[in-house]
Amino acid sequence: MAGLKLTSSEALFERAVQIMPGGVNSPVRAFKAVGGKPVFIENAKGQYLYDVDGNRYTDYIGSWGPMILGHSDERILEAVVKQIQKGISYGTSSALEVEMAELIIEMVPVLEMVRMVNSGTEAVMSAVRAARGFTGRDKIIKFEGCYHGHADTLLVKAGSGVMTAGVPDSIGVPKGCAKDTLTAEYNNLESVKALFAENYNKIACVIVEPVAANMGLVLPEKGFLTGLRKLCDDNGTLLLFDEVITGFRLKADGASGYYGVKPDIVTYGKIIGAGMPVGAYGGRKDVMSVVAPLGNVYQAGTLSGNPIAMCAGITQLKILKDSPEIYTYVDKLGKRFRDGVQKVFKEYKKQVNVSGIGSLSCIYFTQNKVCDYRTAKTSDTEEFAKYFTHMLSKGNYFGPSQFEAIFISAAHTSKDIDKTLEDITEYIVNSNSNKRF
Ligand code: HOZ
Repeated sequence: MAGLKLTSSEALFERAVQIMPGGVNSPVRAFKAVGGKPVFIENAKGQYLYDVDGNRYTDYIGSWGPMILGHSDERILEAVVKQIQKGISYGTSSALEVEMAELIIEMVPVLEMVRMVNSGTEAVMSAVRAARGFTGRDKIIKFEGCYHGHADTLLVKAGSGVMTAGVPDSIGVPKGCAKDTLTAEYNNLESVKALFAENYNKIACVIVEPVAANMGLVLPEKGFLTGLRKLCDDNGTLLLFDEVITGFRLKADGASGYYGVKPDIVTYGKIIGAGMPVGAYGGRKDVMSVVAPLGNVYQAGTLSGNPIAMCAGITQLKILKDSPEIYTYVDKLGKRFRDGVQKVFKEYKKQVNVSGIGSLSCIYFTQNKVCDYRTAKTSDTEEFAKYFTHMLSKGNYFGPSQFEAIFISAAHTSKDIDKTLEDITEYIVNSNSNKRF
């Protein structure tokens, strides 16, 4: 409107949309699903994000998971600053890579060999190639609503931003790339069995988020993961756990440790680099031995094992390994949040479905039990948008989509959670009185 001064975030967004698709470098950041304009972050410390207009937000995304210790942890900053003096990128081997591999393998017993890459997308893309190379089979099974990054093969009925945008599949993915990707229903072993029966001896791997954290947050029902393990064993198929979200977050040994199910390959993302652009895939030695130069599955990268990223990651992982009380603490806060949300919505007779495990949560605006993609989609996304807008205005930064998870870090306090619960209460009171947001 003429005469109205733009905030610094608004001014930045006006510039950004001219020269970046949608004004962002990752779709969900554009706030398309929730309306309004994105805020631009200037810095982050502990549990808080600070925007360019000087507003402070309690951060419930934690860079989509990796900031489990909170932002700008002094121990990580100090290690990184020291390492930077020694060079930013070598493009050749360093001791840090060996230290990182040894550390991950020590922390996650199902891993025997690992390869570092630069993102979760790259990790999954490479792991699927290794699974295909190892088995000599082309087809893979994924689950509707699970998100495994944006590689062509995996952008089929994907969760996260794809689900937020309401497009089942991305255009630009050649049919040939997606034809070997079969989709089953999460928490439905029968749907997996049917695909195995129709594709006898053709399935290289079943890839699954052991806790589906990209269609909100859907927990595996009892027997689902063990059932997948058995089906894979019966069919000579590899089981691939995508632990980009759950790795080192549910527990130091991730979902495989939490549920006691042993996958053949595991993929990780940014948490391995304490938020730096890092990913990794690893697993059984015989499977990983197909990766070049040991085997003939080609995969490479100049930035893989980057010394700064390794140094940040090693520092964070060591803290997590040596301080199991961190998990007890964040899990307790996660429970406090979920119990509080349930209590206030119940008190004001508003039906929501709150899901969660440890420090991960999701509030679905639906009366239905959410167990898969179809039921997650029953959530009222318009109501979510109103809720999101109110919460942001009160200084709470949640993912700007119904289909992203809520993350709590070790820097959060019960006071933060209680303040957020007060803001939720205010949202409910206002929405009950039909107040416009
Ligand atoms: N959709 C991504 C998380 N599941 C968000 C990536 C980002 O915008 O940083």
